[in-house]
Amino acid sequence: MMTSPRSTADSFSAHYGHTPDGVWRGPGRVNLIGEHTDYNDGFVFPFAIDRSTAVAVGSRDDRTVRMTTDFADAAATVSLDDLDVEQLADGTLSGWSAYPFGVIWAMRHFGADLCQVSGFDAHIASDVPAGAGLSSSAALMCAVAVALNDEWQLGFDTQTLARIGQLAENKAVGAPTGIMDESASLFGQRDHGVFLDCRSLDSEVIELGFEQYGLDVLVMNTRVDHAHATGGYAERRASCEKGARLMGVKSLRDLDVDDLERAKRELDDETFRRVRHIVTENQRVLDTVRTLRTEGPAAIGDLLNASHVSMRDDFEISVAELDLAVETAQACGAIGARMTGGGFGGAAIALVAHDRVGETADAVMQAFADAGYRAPECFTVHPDDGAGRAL
Ligand code: GAF
Repeated sequence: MMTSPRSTADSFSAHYGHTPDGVWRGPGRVNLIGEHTDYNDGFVFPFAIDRSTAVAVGSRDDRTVRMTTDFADAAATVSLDDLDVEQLADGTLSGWSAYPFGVIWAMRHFGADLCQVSGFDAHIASDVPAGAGLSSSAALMCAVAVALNDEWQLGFDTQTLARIGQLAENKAVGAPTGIMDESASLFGQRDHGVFLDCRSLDSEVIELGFEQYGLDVLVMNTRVDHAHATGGYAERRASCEKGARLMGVKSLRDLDVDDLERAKRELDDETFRRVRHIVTENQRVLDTVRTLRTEGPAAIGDLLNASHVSMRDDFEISVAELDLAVETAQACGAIGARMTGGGFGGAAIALVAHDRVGETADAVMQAFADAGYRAPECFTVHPDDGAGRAL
């Protein structure tokens, strides 16, 4: 069910017995192309989607922050005094509330004076599926970040809000992620992608033209769980850092395809393949943006497909379910398809002509049933506006 600002405000009133000061929303994101390039100082090209997290906020006259949600039974409570610290004590934050409370702590790190603000009650509702690779975490953090930026009149610009979200995720949640997801959620625009240079943090919104060309983005959520605070994501990041160190560069952004011959000579096979993914993926992002501008979205399919192969074979972050979703969509005539997000589960996307979406989704469902996999969840998303006030 879609989350509406009005129903979030109504839920706030039901929980707290008064009306909220306002409702803000933060969208999830799909990454069109540019995977694991963000923490390598590279290029990404995601877009915000028309599924979001809404947060209704009402101020209190003490130092307590209390949050209720549609998705967790218990309310989460913290005192602003516990967040007004240089380093968070172990165990101060845990579970879903580490994301929004982490944002408050990170705002302090970026100069917000938490002594000057009062506590608040909040109610959170979301239609971004958790664990689907659509960054429900960025949706939540960005909704809270824009809400508090307004409510507390902090004056942070959008780029700083993205950095606040990333810091919260890195230090309060403990996931060593890059800055892509928050940037997509904050800078998105309807039918546009966010082309971001993760080194300079310069961003440009670029028209995707999906509406004009009658294209839909089909999300195929494999429902295979993934988590970025543990396991493979951090390992890949460490491999990239090792590759950069051994190649004598600050980050893999400093290599291009001409350096791959030397990389092959100097690196062990696994590190070489990790490096090759990042180097070629950066190039694919640049090529996608150029192709969109010159030929339109129907011409970017080969780049999306090549990105998936690189993640499957070189970066090794795909799983059999993601491969099956991608291959089935391609066989149904999708313009292009690839897994999206951090990998090891989550979702794949296919760029599909509007009138072929139903058929493609049915084929993916059938292929999963034939393979004996858990039924996936297939739905379309549309590039939409970034986080902001909704009511
Ligand atoms: C996750 C992370 F949060 C992003 O920063 C990015 O690294 C992505 O995986 C992979 O491209 O979504």
